[in-house]
Amino acid sequence: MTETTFAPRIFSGIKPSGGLTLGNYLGAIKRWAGMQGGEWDTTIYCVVDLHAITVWQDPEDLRNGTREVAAGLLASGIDPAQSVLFNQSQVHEHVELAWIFNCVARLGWMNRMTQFKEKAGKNAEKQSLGLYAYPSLMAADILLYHATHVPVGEDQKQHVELTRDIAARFNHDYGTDFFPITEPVIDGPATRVMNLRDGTKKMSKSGESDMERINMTDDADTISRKFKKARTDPAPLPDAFEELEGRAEATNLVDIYAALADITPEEVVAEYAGAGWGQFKPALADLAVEKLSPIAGEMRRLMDDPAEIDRLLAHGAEQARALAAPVLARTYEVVGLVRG
Ligand code: AQP
Repeated sequence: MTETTFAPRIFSGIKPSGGLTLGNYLGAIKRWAGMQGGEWDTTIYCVVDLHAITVWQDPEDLRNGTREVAAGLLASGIDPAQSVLFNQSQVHEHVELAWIFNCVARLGWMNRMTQFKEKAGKNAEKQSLGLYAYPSLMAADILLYHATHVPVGEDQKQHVELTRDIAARFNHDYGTDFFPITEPVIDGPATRVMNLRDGTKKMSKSGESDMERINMTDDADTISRKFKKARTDPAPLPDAFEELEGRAEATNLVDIYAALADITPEEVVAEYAGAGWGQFKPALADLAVEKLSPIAGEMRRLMDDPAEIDRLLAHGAEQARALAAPVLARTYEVVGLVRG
């Protein structure tokens, strides 16, 4: 068997399960925008609406949320002329490939997924089957495009590893090398932006309190207030980055500053060595407002014309289907499903 070579290709997705957060922006979207037009054959970015409904979504909120996330991606620099941008449910091949992968993935693998355990908590019995099977749909999202690299935040690393396991198992069982073994790309200072009220939890769209996250649409006053109220310890910033060890909340604010300013956390600490929070927090808030306000403004402008967003998503879906259809057809053939 000759070894298949795969063109370097990016796929990544984001759930429209609430407003975008600074975690989504720094951990994913900002990096996605920076990958366009580089060494990659294609960059494919998807609003994964079918993942969102693994937990209850009000239909009207889901429609608006899908458009808002698309607007957030466009406003952050995802360019439909350079990238394929669409919403998942418009490309039915995702769900079809997910079913094949449901028959490849093992229960034991799914049982190890920490995100399900965290989200389900003590109520696993009451969760949807979709929430449990979500990583198999995510593997389909990625492998449907033969994506070789997936830029994600740290929280998605385990799901990309599962995608690798599914690809390897499929290839092994069917004696093929049809699917690539995809690499996660997790880099930069903000791969896990933490909750502003509890430095042990990640910042999430669906977290309980609005004060624990920065939303991409927050105004300047709200951003300043949230950073001012962010939990920290009483010590000032140290002289060296290593001395932040064990100070989760302090490290988080330094990492956020670094990611927003495009510098390293070490450089932030060097600049603010000895500074107290009364000095650092307003500087961080000013930087966040400077970087996020233009994006929020552009999001508002785009949201005024939802029909145009829908048109862009439909056009992206058409491009996505052109890539996806032959991969699904070949998969069916490999599996032995008869097509007329
Ligand atoms: N706190 C975070 N820090 C860094 N990256 C993050 N991402 C999410 N939160 C952080 C990255 O954003 C991308 C899209 O994530 P998603 O919306 O598909 O799912 P999620 O990881 O479950 O995000 P949320 O905000 O926590 O959503 P909810 O609350 O609805 O579950 C991914 O690349 C993710 O790593």
